[in-house]
Amino acid sequence: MGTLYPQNNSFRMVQDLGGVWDFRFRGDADWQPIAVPASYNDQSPDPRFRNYAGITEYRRKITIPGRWKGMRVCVRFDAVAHSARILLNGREIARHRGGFLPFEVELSDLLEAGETAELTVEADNRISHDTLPVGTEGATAFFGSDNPGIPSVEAGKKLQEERGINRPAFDFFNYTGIQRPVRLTATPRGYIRDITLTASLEGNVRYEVETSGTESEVQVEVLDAAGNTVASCTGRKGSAVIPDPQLWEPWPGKPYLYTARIICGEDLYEQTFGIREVRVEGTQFLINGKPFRFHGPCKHEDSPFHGRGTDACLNVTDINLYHWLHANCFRTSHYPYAEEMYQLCDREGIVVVDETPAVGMWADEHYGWNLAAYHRQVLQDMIARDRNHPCVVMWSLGNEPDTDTLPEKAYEYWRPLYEAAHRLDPQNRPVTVVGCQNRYERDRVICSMDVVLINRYYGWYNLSGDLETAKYAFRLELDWWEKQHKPVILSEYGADTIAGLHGAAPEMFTEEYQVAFYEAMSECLDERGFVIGEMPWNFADFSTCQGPMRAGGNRKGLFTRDRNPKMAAHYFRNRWKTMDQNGTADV
Ligand code: GCB
Repeated sequence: MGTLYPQNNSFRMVQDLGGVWDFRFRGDADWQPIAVPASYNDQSPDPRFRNYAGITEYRRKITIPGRWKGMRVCVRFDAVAHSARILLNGREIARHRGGFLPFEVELSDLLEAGETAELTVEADNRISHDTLPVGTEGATAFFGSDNPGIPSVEAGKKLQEERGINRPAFDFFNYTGIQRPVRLTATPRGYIRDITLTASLEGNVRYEVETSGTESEVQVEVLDAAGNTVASCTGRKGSAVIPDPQLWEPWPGKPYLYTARIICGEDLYEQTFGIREVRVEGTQFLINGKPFRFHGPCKHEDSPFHGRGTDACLNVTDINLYHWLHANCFRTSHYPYAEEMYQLCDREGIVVVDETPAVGMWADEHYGWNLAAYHRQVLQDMIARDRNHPCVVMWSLGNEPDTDTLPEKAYEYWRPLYEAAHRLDPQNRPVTVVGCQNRYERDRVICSMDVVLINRYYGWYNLSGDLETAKYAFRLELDWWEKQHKPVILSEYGADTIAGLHGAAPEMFTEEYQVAFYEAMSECLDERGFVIGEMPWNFADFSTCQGPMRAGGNRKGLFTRDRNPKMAAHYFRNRWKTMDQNGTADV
């Protein structure tokens, strides 16, 4: 279940456990230093750090401050990939499955205030048909030919399996470990457990507060951005009316934020929220009643040294680069991001499509019918964690499942998730699942979503290097989508580009080709009113597992991995600047 983001105020206390912990691979005798939070994978030149599949152990001492006596004390993990076992003084106290969502473990009955103990975290990075994201199980390569049938190659693959190779069924490096903050938290024993807020454009804020261990009255005060109380009310459930409400508008509008200050007995929690409404009407996506056009590259949590580790400086830099690009959105491809990123997007007006880690479900046998219950749990936890963020405007159930091989079975799998997302979200945001380049006329899943998100690589993976034919083929497909009468977003499209590689004749992998590719696709998109968004793949180059298709990772970034713009970044900066000014592409 979701847990409230830790807060430090006059009633609650937080102690950050970030720093250098002890670390070892299971079975090793010696411990070595490791930075937390961060992926462990790039913190040593030892190849095991990149290639190891199995359990790693982290440990450190913790001390419960003496002044926390009588309080409810927890250790809160923002995320441990991909599953975790938590031990206190060598005794198991919790297990958690899934690497991208928070969980907390109560310590109050295990440790006294003032006491010191050893905290151990066992993190397991193995991925399989039973995990999200999905692993390939065995030596199947994600990209590149497996040369089936060649006896020597087959024997080699068998050996790899015996050695425990664990390949991702997805195109990003399987970064793992304690990648997000760990904190000790203290709240009163009677505490505020959860808060749900839904605000209408008229300023009517409906709220629900869950408490635990207290029957005290709940008071709710709504503060404006300057800290003035603008509405108040009492009770665990109710509504408060904000006079003259200021709306949360996406960038370049003003993303106005209010704060709901919840007081219950000895506890206090402040939850920010925005007044904004999202709705799909015909082929339009409306934010606050106005048509919104999504334009911004998809992201990854990925950077040198930290891997997927939370890095406030990187997040701020990236969002400032979004502003520089005149981008207004991103999708959290391909997993829920760290909570701090959503807080930043709330504040900066960047619109977010929030995605579960259901990626790699691209072959029939990977459909993992036994994944459905777990998938639903992850969806529920993601919505519980992120539902109060005004920046989140749509839920994505996953990325690129195989929906055309067995269209009916695929529908049976995805439909209940679609319905669950609507039921679970008090704001009833639109729901989607991102479609792979497939036999779209066979698919039943993608076209049944509120908004159609499609990833297309005309001119790259197919019709490679031939942009004239790529345009022809893409237009044919768009003709088909036009007849479905749904809003469509091109949710991925891109070309690998080695920064600094040039050619007067635009050839694949040059910066010129990347620009020509995007110009060609823009030409097709700009002809269609039902296309309500473009999300180039990817914001920045990022790390992947090794393979013949990946030279030092995926190079489809508009920026290099260290965030220097390629020519295509300048291309979009000009294009999107015009869109911001006119509301349409007039280029
Ligand atoms: C896709 C995937 C994305 C890959 C991208 C690529 O369709 O959704 O995860 O990285 O293509 O570059 O191949």
